[in-house]
Amino acid sequence: MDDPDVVRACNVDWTGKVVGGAHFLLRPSSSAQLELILMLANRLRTPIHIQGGNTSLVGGATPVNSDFILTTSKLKRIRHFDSQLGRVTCEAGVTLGELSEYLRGTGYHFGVDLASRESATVGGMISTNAGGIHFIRHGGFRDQVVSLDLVTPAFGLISASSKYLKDNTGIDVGRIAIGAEGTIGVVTSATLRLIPNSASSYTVLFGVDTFSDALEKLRFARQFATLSVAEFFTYDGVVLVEEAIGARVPFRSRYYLLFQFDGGHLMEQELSDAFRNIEGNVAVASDAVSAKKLWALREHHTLAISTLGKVDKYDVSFELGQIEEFWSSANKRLESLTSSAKAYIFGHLGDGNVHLNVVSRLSSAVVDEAIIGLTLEMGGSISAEHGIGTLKSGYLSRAKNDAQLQAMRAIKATFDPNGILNPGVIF
Ligand code: 2HG
Ligand code: ZN
Repeated sequence: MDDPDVVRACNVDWTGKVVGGAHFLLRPSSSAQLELILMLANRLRTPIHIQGGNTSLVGGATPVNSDFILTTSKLKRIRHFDSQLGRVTCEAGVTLGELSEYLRGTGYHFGVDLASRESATVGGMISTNAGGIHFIRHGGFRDQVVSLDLVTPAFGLISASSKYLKDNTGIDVGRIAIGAEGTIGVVTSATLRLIPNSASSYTVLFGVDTFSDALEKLRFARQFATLSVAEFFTYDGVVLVEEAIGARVPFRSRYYLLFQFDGGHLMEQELSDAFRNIEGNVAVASDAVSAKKLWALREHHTLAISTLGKVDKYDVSFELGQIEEFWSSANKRLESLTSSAKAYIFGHLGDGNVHLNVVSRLSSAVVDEAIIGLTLEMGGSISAEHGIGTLKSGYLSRAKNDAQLQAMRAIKATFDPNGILNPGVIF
């Protein structure tokens, strides 16, 4: 299948920044077809780039060194739903939105949620160990996967899909693919654990003027076991969102914290009692519609910032006490380079994971060195949840020690000895 328009769209990443040069798009509609393609590609030593929903923000889905893209877009079956154990088995091309739709009315939902839910696929999110907004409560994709099927160049199909929730029979080989960004095999299907729905949800937005107040609010919210979202953004960012989607933030503050609590019927009373005495800027969503409005203020940051031009994105993890220093040092480094750069910070404060988006006319290499360099100097992680992709691969050797790099390369060589999968990604 090589319709030029479709192939062109698959060659460009979401930001428009990374452009690949593949001429052919392969769309297997079964795991057996996918196995055959990989076997042939391995025999012919032909590089192939694997693509799910093409939502990578680090160039992970873009075929920079391959003439072939293999998309999982036709692997759409939801094979099994187990209402007793609370798990679902589905193929790699099912999107998060489709999965949520399928689960509607079953009494369960999926533990990971993120803004690109309508495009991001199960296979892609497993391969990148996607995090999202509920990480603070349910963890990332690694924590949701019960078992998975993986097709590898060296061993063909490694079927690790166990019928059982508990199965300790030797090394769980399939799980090595979680977070491996498609470099050792293609995830074709997975069994995922599900979360029972809560009787009620409580969403609250706080505005504070100092970072230490923000951390204080987080500490306060964290004492409730029902906390399931602890997000963060700033006034500068939310102004852009207001313009982009015509929303209104209820009050003006320097920093905003968005919390969601999911729990039983008594939870709302407990929370409203606890929050009643808190002074300052606070907005409580009394129903699903107003909660959605508060959510939109956080969720549309990526979109709103993308309207400003070239954006360099950094997805970093720190200890909570370091984030303010990172934010001010990042601004100082940018100011020393140019007076026209503007940085925005937002993200998953509860996980110590913030997204720094830099809008500037500087080359990406210069901004990378300033911000990734700072992150490494401060001992932070250069990828909290987006992966390494092609955009951060040049920095991996500074983020990992020799033993870690050697072990990663040995795993890659074992599963993909001819290096045909996703060349340029991670390694
Ligand atoms: C989010 O948390 C995503 O909204 C995207 O991880 C972050 O655009 C970004 O930098
Ligand atoms: Zn994020």
